[in-house]
Amino acid sequence: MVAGRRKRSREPSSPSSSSSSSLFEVVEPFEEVPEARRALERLPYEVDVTQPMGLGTALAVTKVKRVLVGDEGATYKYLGLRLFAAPWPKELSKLDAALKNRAKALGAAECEFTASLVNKMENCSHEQAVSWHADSCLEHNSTIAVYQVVDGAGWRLGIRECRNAEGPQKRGGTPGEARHVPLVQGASAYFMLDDFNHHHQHAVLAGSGVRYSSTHRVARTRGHSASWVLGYAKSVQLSPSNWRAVSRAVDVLEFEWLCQWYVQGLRRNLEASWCPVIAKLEAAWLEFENVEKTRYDALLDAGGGTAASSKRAKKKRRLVASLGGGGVYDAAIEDFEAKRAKRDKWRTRERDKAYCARPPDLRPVSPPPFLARSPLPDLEAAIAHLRAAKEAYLATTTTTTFS
Ligand SMILES: O=C(O)CCC(=O)C(=O)O
Ligand SMILES: [Fe+2]
Repeated sequence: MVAGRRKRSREPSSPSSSSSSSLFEVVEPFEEVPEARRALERLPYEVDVTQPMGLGTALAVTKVKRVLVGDEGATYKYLGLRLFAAPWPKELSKLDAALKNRAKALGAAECEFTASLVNKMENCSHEQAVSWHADSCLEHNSTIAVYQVVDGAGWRLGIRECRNAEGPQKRGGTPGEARHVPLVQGASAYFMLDDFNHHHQHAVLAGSGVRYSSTHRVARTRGHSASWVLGYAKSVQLSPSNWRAVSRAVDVLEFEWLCQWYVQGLRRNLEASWCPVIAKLEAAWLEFENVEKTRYDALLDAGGGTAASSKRAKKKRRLVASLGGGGVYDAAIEDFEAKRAKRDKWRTRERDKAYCARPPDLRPVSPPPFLARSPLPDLEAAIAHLRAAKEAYLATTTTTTFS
């Protein structure tokens, strides 16, 4: 095994820190898994269409091409886009193990990597192939290991201090002075250990030719893995008294998972390991929508309309009163307004011209097909009906006593 020269790097921009000097390590060359190089060349890279400033804002196409590989059920959300991991190719799985061992030898506390965002950079007309950032969506204090293959000249990695750029105390701090690490030709690796990523940003400055980087990370499980979301969906009780939790859950499933899946096109449906997960999420989403429909119907019935004095309306009014009276209408209206606004913003995102340059099977499926199964009526009309029903409900409750 070729050990590789290890460069212990001092951080010129972090004067106070004695520990951070050893939290960024370069190992060059890194040739423990020679087959990784060819494997990187064969991956199906594509640019990503991200939405860095949040739903309802401008889309951005990444300068680099990427693909996410990882453990079954791993996802990685960055710049408003959730990537769903394809299985590790065996060479990269071997590389992952080698990087993990090396990270451990360097003293990393948490380096059970779950995914790698693999980047391909070439023909970079911009100075920055990857702009300044700290990696998001990772387990706190976890190590990031990057294997890179450079076939060209002039590539550099930028590092600068930025206190709490990420991590538990995340806030937008002022970055320090940048330091540039020249990258050698061939295969090498660098490691951002422990909380280095919390307090530093990195960037890739483009050179000539091609550069590949496989960035191994410990992606956050809570909120971001298939097992988490399936467990979460299962844990939500389908009962009227639980309407708040149901509407939160339907929001998570629809906007954080299903829309994120369909926006990446039909090609995703070739991912054998994801299809059963998506099917289960769609089934759970439908159950939650049905509960929302039950709430909606109960609220309309309790508002009575022409049947205000019917037995059924009285029963529903008792139900609504037991759940909080007029406030339940407000909650339902608020939920539907939020759902409608997010659906509008997602449809706008899906139809953005940023997707025009993509291959047809990587353009958004819009609207996503599962929406056609929603039992809810048009939301704008539903909101108007709820408002009217609320008035009617309040009018009847002032003249009716419940027994
Ligand atoms: O290519 C690299 O070395 C880093 C890329 C990067 O920062 C990322 O994928 O988050
Ligand atoms: Fe990064």
